[in-house]
Formats: sequence, structure tokens, C-alpha cells
Amino acid sequence: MRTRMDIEGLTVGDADAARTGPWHPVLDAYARGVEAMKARDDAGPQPDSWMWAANTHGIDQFTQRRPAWAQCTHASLFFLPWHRAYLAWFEQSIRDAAGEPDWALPYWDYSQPSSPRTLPVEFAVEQRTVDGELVDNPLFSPGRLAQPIPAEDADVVEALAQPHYLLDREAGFGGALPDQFFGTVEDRPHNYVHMAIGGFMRSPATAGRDPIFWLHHANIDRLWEVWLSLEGSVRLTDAGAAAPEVVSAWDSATFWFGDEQGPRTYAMAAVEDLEHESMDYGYESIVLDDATADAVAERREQILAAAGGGFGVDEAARWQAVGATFDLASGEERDIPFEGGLGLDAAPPTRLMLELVGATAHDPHPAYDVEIRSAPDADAHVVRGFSTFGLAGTPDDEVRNYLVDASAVLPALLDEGWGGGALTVRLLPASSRDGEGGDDARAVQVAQVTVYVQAP
Ligand SMILES: [Cu+2]
Repeated sequence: MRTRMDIEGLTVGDADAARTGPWHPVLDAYARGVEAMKARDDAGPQPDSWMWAANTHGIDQFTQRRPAWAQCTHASLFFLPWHRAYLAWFEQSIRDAAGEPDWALPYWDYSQPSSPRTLPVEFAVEQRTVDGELVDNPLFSPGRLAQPIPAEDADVVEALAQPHYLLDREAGFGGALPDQFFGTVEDRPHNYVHMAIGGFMRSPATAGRDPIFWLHHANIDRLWEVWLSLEGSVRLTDAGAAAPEVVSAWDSATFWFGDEQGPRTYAMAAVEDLEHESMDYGYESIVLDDATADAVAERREQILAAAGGGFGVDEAARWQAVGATFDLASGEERDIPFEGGLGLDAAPPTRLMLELVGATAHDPHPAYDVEIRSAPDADAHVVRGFSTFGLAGTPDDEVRNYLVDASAVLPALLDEGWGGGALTVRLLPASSRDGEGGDDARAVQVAQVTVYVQAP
């Protein structure tokens, strides 16, 4: 079985050393493989070329669609398995191109507390030395942001703490029903890290062109294994965890890549089994550092307590819709009209969820937070909103849906006497990343917002 290694132990760590000195054999083989695949691009589309691999994920508006391309599966419970199969197929292409049959993709664990969260230098330098000569570095990609990934963007606690893979009207680790919302691990770190790296990584249409894409996704894939190893994690296929039709759609899923006449296919049974010959890899480590492990365990307890023990997709009734629909644009305040208040029994709600459906944008900020007030002149309470990865800049993926868990501000709203009369909601550019403030041209439009509450 091949081992996918942590890049932290492979990198030379210093830009000058990366420019002039030898690289770890795993990274040297990756660079040679990427270079060989890129060289094939000149001859037009071929399944073993670099752009074919990138276009399989997404295509830009200048690229003619073909069946093998633009397949990426986002905002879906199939996000994790589709990308796992995609990585396995790509890994084989690199092995073939580099002539290294035992090579395995490294992973980039930017969430480790000790990580500098900056690009490994082998990906950052524009040139490297091969046989005593300075040559272009095939792992370099233009337009990436220079600053480290913000620590909060790389946070894994919220994702790993989710007890369920899939939930109804809220984000489980791997997905949310109806199947058009992001699971927690896809939201963060995945989407946020894409936007923080920048360049080609900012859009699903181009992300696969950046060699770091594959190490980012190896880490997301590794987090799936980390989550599975945690006590109490409930798989989609566990008894009673999902509706039979969802389980059957999951079990019968097959993914295919490469030549349309003779594609390589990956059935779900193989994707779920890392020992299967078409996977055949393990990770150097799926063990969390102590501080993160403690934070995950504590957060998981909190989530289970807030859910009052009742958890599972068959309990759809536990979320009660209380808000009517309305239009929401970033920077613009709107009251949410309620029909007849909260409509709950005597017990006050314990959780609050905003469902934003049909979001569109032309050139949005990287991320938005959500400001909530119990009345137009009341104090503002801010909760984390969403990353805009995939919201704009691709031919197809220009409408997104988001679930925003606003439970953290519920006690304050109830304290202020909020009884379900109205909420004032605003989207704000997340200030930690972008200081430009409200810019109408970069506004997000949301077609429909629904407020859900949950009582004990
Ligand atoms: Cu991605």
C-alpha cells in the first residue's frame, strides 16, 4: 500500500534552497510528472495531458465542453467520493508520466497548529535547478495570494465535530439535504482555502490547473479518514442514518475519468475502501494533535446536546420554518416578514438556521458574514456566513445555496425580547480577508431566504 505523505516533512522549507538545491524525491517526481503532462498539452486534448486533468474538474468560458470534462461535484453529498476517485485517477497519471509506479500524492495539512499556512516553497518559487541548470518550476502557478491562509479559514474543528455525514436542512460533515448545500468540510476548510490561495484556485473552472490543488484535495480526502476514525461518527450508510433512496443512490454511484471511449471507472465500493487496488493508499497520519482533538470532542458534545439527542435525517420535522421569503442583497438591510410569529409552543427555540437559496454574484468578495438584528435599531450580531468559491466565474456554477447556522446569536436575540416578529439581516464582506467594505458592484443577490428554528 502506498503512503500519501505530509508535505511538511518533505519540503526543503526555504525558498533559496528550493531554487538551487535538490528536492525530496516525492516532490521531484511530482514536478517531473506535471511537466510531462503539461508538455502533452501542445498536441491538443489527450486524457493524459495536464489540461485534460484540469478540465475534468471544470472548464472556463473559452473551452468547448466535452463529456469527460466539467464533472466536478460540489455542494453535494458526493463531493468527497467524487474527488477521491478523481485524485486516484490523477495520481495514476502522474505515476505514468514520471515513471514512478509507487508514487503517491503528498497532502498539505494547513490546519496543524504548527503549520505556517504558507505555500510550500517547492510550489512558490518560479524556477528550480535541474542538472545544474535553472529551469521553470512546473509546480509554480501565477496569481496566488502572498499572505498565509488565515487560521480561521483553515479551521477543521467545526467540520470534524459534526457527528453525521449527512443531515436534513443543516450541514453534516459530508453533505446536507436537499442535495444542493455544502457539507461542513466542503464549506470550511475546503472552500475557504481555495479562495485564500487565490489565482486559478479561486474558481472550480480553473482550480485543477494549479499543482497545489491536488495537495489541498489530498488533505480534504484525508480529513474524511480522520472524521471516520473519530468515535461516534455516523456514516451515511449506517443503519437509520439516511433515507433508503439516498443510501441506494450512494451505493450505486460510479465515477469515470479519461478517454470517453475507454474511461477508467471507480465504483463506490472501491472508493470507500482505500485498500482496493484502484485506491491502494493510506495517509502518513490521520491522528489529530491533542489540542485539536480536545476541541473537536468538546464541540461534538455541544452539538449533540443542542440537538437534544434527536438526530438523523428522518426527523425532518424538527426544523420549523418561520420566515417568509424575501430578496436580500449584500450591504442592504431587509426585514424578514413573519407570518404569525414563531409559532412555537412555550419553549423558546434553541437553534436558528438561515437558508439562503439562489445566491448569485458577478465578482463577489471571497467570503461574507451575516449580520442579524432583532429589530432595525437593535444591536448587530454577526455570524460566519460562507465562502464564495464556485459562486461566480464558471459557465455553469453561478447559483449557490447556503445554510448559515445562527444559533450562537439566538440567546442574545431572545434576551432582547425577540419573539419572532421580524429579523433584520445583512450580508457583509468578511472583514478579516477584504477591507474594501460595501461595494455594490460586488454584491451577492439571494433569491430566497427562509428562517428555521428548532425547539428542545
Ligand atoms: Cu476543491
